[in-house]
Amino acid sequence: MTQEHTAEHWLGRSVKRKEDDRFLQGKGNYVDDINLPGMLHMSILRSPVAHARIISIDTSAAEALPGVVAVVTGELLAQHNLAWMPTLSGDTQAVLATDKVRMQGQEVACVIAEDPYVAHDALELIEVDYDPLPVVVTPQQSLEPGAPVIRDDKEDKHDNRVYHWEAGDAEATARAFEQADRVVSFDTFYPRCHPAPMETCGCVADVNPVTGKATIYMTSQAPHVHRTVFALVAGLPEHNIQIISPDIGGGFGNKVPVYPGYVVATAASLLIGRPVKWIEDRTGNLISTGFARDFYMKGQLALDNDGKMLGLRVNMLSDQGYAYADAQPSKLRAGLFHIVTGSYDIPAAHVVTDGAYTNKAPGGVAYRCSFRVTEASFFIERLVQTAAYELGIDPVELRRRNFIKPEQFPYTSATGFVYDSGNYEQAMDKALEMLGYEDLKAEQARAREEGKLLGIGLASFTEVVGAGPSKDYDILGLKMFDSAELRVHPTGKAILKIGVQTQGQGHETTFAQIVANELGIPPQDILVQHGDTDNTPYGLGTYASRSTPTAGAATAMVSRKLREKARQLAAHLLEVAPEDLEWVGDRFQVRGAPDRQTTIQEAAFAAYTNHPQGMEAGLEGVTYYDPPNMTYPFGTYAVAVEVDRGTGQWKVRRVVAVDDCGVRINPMIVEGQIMGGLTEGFAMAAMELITFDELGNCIGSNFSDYLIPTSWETPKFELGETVTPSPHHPIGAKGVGESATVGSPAAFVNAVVDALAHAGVRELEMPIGPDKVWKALAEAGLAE
Ligand code: MCN
Ligand code: CUM
Repeated sequence: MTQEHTAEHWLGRSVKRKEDDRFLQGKGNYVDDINLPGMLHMSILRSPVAHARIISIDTSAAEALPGVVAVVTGELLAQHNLAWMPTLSGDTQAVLATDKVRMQGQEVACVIAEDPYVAHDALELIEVDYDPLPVVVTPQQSLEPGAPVIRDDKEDKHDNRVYHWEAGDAEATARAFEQADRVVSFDTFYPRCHPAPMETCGCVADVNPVTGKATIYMTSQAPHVHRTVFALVAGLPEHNIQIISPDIGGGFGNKVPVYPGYVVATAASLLIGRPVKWIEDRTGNLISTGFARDFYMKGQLALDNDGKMLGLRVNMLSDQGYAYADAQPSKLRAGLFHIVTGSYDIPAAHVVTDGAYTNKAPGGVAYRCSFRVTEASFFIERLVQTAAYELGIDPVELRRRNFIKPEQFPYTSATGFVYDSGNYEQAMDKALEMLGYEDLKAEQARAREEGKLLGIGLASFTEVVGAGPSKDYDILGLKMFDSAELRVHPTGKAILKIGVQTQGQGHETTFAQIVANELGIPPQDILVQHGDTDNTPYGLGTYASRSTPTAGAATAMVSRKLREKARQLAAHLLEVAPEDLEWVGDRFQVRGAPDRQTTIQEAAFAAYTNHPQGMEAGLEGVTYYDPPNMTYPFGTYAVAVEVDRGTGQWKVRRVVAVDDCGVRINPMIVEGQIMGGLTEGFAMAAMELITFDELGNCIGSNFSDYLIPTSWETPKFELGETVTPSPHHPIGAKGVGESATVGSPAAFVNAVVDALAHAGVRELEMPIGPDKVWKALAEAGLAE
């Protein structure tokens, strides 16, 4: 008698995170944990002013301080052609200022010393004579005629415009607006915020004076890209640069760009011949590295009297800071803002986007977003709620009438994206059911009669993640694909090397699960390696929730390649034809004689000990995967809040989050991602703000000014799920790592606005502190 064999399932299983063994025991290995013999320490002098000509820099007193080894200035770097570096959008950014400083916090000089405290103390001894210039702090000021030209370092630049870009069909949109019964306008600002990862940026650069090899331990979300940038900037041969990104204490987009500190530390190590460590302090991180948002958006929605959406027009203006440093694909210069039609079947759309330089830190891509999807999603979800009020249709009903229907997929949006799959109504219905929407609406009506303010806000977001199809997506011309290399050892244990780089997302666990699912090797037998350019195949890094859609797909594909070789090996061992074998999850069985079988481990052993003549030994392979399309995760977030009429305080009562990211590899990790993202969405709605005074002083340069939520403020989250697999991903997964940060801010804001909407309130700008609510209450006659 033969027994039916069932292999263990590894997808959809909440395998505990392998990496947590070391994290929970305080045995993680962060950049600051790296200490090399003879290592020096670097500290950065930053500009106190936002815009000024540099008259002189006197470093003599600093150089004379015992323990100081060198002081590096822009002038010194200029001699090596290193004063400026390219950004990931093909612009330039100063490494150390030479002619001018263009933002507060800009890097002006670096001290290299035997001791980190000496390096820090020496900064105060550097004398810089600044001649102040007029400061530009908003993109509106920046584009005004006669505004000071910020990037006058570029010969051909005579204004502050970074780009002007249009997408969609202007004429078709104009026609839609002519035919519309109703036009609803909405105007909003998504303020600057900062990802503020737990670990700030830093590096240890070690250039070997004998071989010239540069080994750079670095907080990098994209080590291979950074190596290529280093090779191009410094003219170093690429095989002589090794970037190692060890454990990273959070990235959230902040560690995508190349920062001046990395470049100076590497140049200093090269010149001095000793390793140099640079670890950024918190203020340095908050005032100078990758900001997010700072986006002004206005637009109109054309509808008919039944609430059917006919056309969408959007104008957006982006504050890029003094350098254009997003990591934008060169074909989509407004980034993925083009997804602004969201989950709705809007036949015509036209998007006009402008970017402007200001005297502020560069940024843009960062903070758990895909290249401006966050802003687009926020805008359309806020606009839809406004339209619902103006038309007197329930926001749920208005969404329902306009969702792209399941049978419309693959769906081509008015701005040209092909959505792979979706079922928006199902996700919304699930969220409404979990929330108890109808009961809550009834309670809201009763509460209003009693003079209490209860608000219900929804967001039915759609994201576009997983860049990319290389035909459309690149960074600095590097086509976007990703990779996985898998080696199965003779004993059936394996090592997987991937081109992406975890910052806390749990790849060491989930990627092992993908291999386990394809080959039946249990995850604990698979070591996942990443973040070391000498030891992993080329990849574009982890951001934009691209790891699962790209390197995750590559991992499945390379596993399948190895499975085919294992089939040949099993056929040889069992003396049957390969076609006679059936794969049952972790072994091959002979069709019709299932007792005759070869496990994956036996096949692996044979690959080194008993492979047929003529077959190459070993069981290993590499796959570079270029996805045919992006993946389109989606969901509905529903928030209920209570607003206090006496103080303007608002309190979250419920947060229901229904996410659809297709097949979930590890539900526990996915839920962790969503809860983290919801916390950030709540934070943006309620408290996180980087702003500037008229002199360009950054307000939000420390954690008493820049508020991030603790577990005390963070509401409780109730999670739900629907499953709409991606049709083109090998295991049907879509990215999820940033969905909740993208989708939820609009739900929180919609809820607070909704509490006041019956009195005509339509907009409250983030972050919504009690002061803003109080003012709106007073103006609406609701204050108590
Ligand atoms: N996953 C899964 N099933 C799916 C989709 C994803 O099990 N259907 C798992 C993945 O295998 C992975 C995690 O969820 O372990 C996130 O996967 P994915 O959506 O592919 O996103 P990335 O791994 O590319 O992570 C990037 C994303 C981004 S852009 C930011 S920003 C962010 C985020 O992840 N930064 C983070 N989550 C973070 N989490 C932590 N702890 N730290 C950060 O810096
Ligand atoms: Cu834009 S934050 Mo994440 O994509 O690293």
